[in-house]
Amino acid sequence: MKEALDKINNEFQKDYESISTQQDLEALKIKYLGRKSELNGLFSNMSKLSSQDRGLFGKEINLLKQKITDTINSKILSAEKNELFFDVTLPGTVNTFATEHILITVLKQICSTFEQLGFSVVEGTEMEDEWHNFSALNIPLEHPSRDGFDTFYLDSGATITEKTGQYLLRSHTSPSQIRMMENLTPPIAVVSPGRVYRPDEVDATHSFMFHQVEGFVVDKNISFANLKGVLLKFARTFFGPEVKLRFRPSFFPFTEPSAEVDVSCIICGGGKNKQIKKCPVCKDSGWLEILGCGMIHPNVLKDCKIDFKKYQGFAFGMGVERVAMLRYGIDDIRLFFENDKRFLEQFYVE
Ligand code: 2NM
Repeated sequence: MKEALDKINNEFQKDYESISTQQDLEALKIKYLGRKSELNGLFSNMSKLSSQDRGLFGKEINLLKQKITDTINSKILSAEKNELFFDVTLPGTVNTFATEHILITVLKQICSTFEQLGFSVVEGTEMEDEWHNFSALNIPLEHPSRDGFDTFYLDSGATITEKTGQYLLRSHTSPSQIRMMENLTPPIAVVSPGRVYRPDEVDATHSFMFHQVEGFVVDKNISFANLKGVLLKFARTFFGPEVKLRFRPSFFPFTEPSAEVDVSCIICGGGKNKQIKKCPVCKDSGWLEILGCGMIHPNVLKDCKIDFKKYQGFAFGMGVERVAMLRYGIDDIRLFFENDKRFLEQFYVE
């Protein structure tokens, strides 16, 4: 019996020396401590012994069993501590709580792309006044966007001063940029991200609150060519190096000339990807409208006390929801605000 114990002990020492993986350690544990182990087998042989020997020998078996258990456990502990058995091929775990909303991720990506181009990021306030939201942007008093169907006015409609008009929830982020133009001397290059509010009827493409990133540059000798260069650089960094831009003439009160800008379809490559027969995103037109832009109207510069004979500027604006919908093929804006975990978790990243 004594020899049997010595033999098991020696064999264990040898096996223990040669383990190198977690699987080896598991196998060792089963071999020496499992139900069918040699050590357990010895217990059943004890019936042949005298009751005195049985007591003595039982103790010996338990001592060896304890020693093997301790050795294996300390190996497991030190292996975990030193990450000896860390299996790099196992799938990672995904954080599924307190995760950034997909819209905020896209908004930050847009801003950091412009930061790479030398822009500063300035967030304004959501509560504004008529001067900063309309008047300083060359939007006339009789313009329809000023009425109560298109703007959320705050309080009882009391005017603050003759110049500032009433308080409201900003309908675009441009008022933050007006404040930058009022307070800084050129050269200025700023993008303003944030929430904006419009009392639209809610449907698949409209929400009464959405996110914008608008930007502008004011300096000497700024031309439409600078605007095209900056937007092309943005589009190729943000959407991919292959994309093309198309400028279509448009109208905004705050820019002249103005344009709407299309990007070649980021899903079908503007028809280049022959595997996509009917493109659901661009409807086979090959183009997606992504932003509006133009040269800042001299009246805007004048209202911000910038010498419009000396300085010029360009400006642009885009909707974050729209950019995210195009990029991920999302067909209903309401999905962003319902906070259904099944929608949100599709954008979680490891
Ligand atoms: C757009 C289109 C064209 C714009 C203008 C300005 C400001 F404040 F600098 F004058 N910021 N953003 C602008 C110009 C926005 O969005 C469709």
